[in-house]
Amino acid sequence: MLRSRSLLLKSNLKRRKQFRKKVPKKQISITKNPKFGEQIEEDGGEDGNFSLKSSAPSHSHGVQPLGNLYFSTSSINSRNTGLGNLQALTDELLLEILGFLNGANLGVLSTVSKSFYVFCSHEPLWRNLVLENCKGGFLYDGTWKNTFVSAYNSSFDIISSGIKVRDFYSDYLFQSWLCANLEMKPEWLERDNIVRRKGISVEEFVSNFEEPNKPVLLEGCLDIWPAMEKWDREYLVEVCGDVRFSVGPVEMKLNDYFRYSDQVREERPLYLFDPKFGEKVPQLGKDYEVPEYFNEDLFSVLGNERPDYRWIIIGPAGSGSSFHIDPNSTSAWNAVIRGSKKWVLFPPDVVPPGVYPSPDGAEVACPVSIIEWFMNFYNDTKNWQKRPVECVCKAGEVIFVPKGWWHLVINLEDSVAITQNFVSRRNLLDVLDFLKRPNASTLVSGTRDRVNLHDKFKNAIETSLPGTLDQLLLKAEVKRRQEKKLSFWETVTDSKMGAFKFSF
Ligand SMILES: O=C(O)CCC(=O)C(=O)O
Repeated sequence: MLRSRSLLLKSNLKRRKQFRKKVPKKQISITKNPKFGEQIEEDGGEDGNFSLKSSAPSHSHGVQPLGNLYFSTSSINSRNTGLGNLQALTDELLLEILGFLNGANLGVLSTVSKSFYVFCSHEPLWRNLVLENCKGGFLYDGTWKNTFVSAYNSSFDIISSGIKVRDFYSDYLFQSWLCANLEMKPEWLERDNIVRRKGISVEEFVSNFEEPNKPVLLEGCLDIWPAMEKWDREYLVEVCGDVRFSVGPVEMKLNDYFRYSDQVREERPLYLFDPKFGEKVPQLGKDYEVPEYFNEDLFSVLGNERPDYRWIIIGPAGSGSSFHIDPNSTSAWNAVIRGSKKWVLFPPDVVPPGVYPSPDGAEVACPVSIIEWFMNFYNDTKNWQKRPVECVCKAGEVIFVPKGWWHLVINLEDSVAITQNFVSRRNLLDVLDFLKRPNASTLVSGTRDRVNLHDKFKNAIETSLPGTLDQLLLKAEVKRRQEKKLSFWETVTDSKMGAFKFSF
């Protein structure tokens, strides 16, 4: 798994750079619709209208996209007039500079002009301040700015509705608000082309899905999980309300996380993603069991030195995991216990649109948020020859994510899930290969000893399962020959070598 640190997904495998695609220069207006709440209308946009969540406020400071400036009668952008010489800076750079200020200075600067007020109220600045200063010990109070102020200056009275500023045009700030308040469009959820299976045997699963490395959605295999009955909000609060779980870069009590996730409306909600939940709350580990398809778990030969492999995942609608490939060439399963998740998966040889991995695979550049990817890139996939595999995975369903597949996930409602990454005989050679890459110290994840993991794992496999590696190497070589349809000459020369050229 790869994620930015702030989202804390399964690994630090890939550092993430984020970018915003420019909002097209066309007029966008926000109108009230009594049935659907507010709607964003794009002038001539091919995507039609976007609907805002019914709970969405109008932009807290009246910020409009830059394209609207070309339709305004005054042609004044108060963004610029209120910034003085700093108007030459891009919004991103300005926000980056403001990110160096502490809360008090940010508050003072916001009184300089309306423009500074808008920039200094940018919620992600206050979110960073809260997370840096309070770690996980904050009580979310409607907005990040309020949360910071109530933590440090509870005597301050904040005008929480925000001041509206006329004629302020900024794509960056508008997009940030838009992405926090957009409803998923029905057409983003329509395509459901994953293969679904119920009650198949383990052999069928291996030969039809795991061996050929294809995703599948498995129905009915969680029916016996106590978690399916038990894991409602009340139960979780009762058994672990005061336990601290990993949430982005901090550890938060579950009770405090729920207080946050119940109120939050932001572009990239904090996600609870904890690899130690079984140790922290043994009862949670007892409430589920690994579906039989995934029983082979070769990393277990490493005992306590195995990399992180299982996570509890809790998040509100809109939270999720942006595009990544799972760590260490492992495959994974993800079981939804409450809520539902939209999945988009691309095979290993297809990099999703809008996603730019670095050549060594250590970094990924991708849109700032999942919703931004849907707004700006989802449509591109319609014309692709290799269209993604997609589905909505509902409570009681499990998705198998084969090694190397890119995937993006967004929660459509408040969700609780368990996911595990695993090594079986089907991906053992790939995992060993991955762990041996020259840049293993940056690529390998979920463990402290990244550089030596390869040797430790290989030795442990040879001790626990003697002969397994040789068998797999032989099988892989036979398959390689069949696939390449090696010429007679190649066969002869290879056979003269008398051995395979693999080395791990
Ligand atoms: O957000 C989720 O449930 C998906 C997590 C995920 O992509 C993963 O565990 O690899």
